[in-house]
Amino acid sequence: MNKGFMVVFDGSNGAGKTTVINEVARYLTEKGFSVVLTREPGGTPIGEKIREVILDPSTPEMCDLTELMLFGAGRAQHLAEKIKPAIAEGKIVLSDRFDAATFSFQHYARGIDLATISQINELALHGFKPEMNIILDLDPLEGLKRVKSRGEGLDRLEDEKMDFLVKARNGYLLQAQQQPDNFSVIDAAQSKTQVLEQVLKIIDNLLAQYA
Ligand code: T5A
Repeated sequence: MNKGFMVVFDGSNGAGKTTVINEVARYLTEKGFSVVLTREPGGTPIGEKIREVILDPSTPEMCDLTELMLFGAGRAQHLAEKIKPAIAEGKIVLSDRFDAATFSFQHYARGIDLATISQINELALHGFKPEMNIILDLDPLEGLKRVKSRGEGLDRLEDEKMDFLVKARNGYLLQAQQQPDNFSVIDAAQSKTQVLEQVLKIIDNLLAQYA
């Protein structure tokens, strides 16, 4: 049996995570691997309900700590119900966002202190960490243009001021600098083909290491 592992796709809103993750899932499935595609917030029936509450643009009054704990609650469920069992079965878990997003958005952008963020993440994860975080790095202004071009409205977090989204972007870059073995940054302003090519190189390296 293959050894299971987890790769997270993260970065600015609208950077192309969903686009890339679907292509990576196809690539791995064609190679014969069992893939679990998932996302945060969400990923489980309970998590998807929490997602609706977190992203609802009609409740801008949500306080920072409520937001943080909802992300933490969803993550605890996600890990227990879906991620750990899949890895134990030798599957490759591909997640659209995970704990790095909490550091970027709730700490670097929202300003909640690092100790509180770490405490909530640790409660949810008990030391678990994905093998790789692939950060699709894009100017948030460009990302929002892409999101708007899909013709959908903005969610509660996308509706934050540009300064907030810039701080979140910088938060990812800082995490990548601090943990180079666990993060890879891709310039998401490139074409879809170029982005995918670079992501697949990282995936091939992970397969050589873990599969
Ligand atoms: N959040 C999340 C926290 O605050 N804390 C946390 O702990 C967690 C887990 C989640 C929100 O919650 C926050 C972060 C977020 O604000 P989300 O569903 O992840 O929301 O929201 P988005 O990041 O906004 O996700 P999107 O689905 O909107 O964007 P994607 O997946 O990054 O982008 P995608 O692939 O849908 O592409 C967007 C458009 O751009 C095109 C696509 O075709 C599509 O139309 N595109 C490109 N165009 C040109 N060049 C490329 N290279 C392109 N790649 C894609």
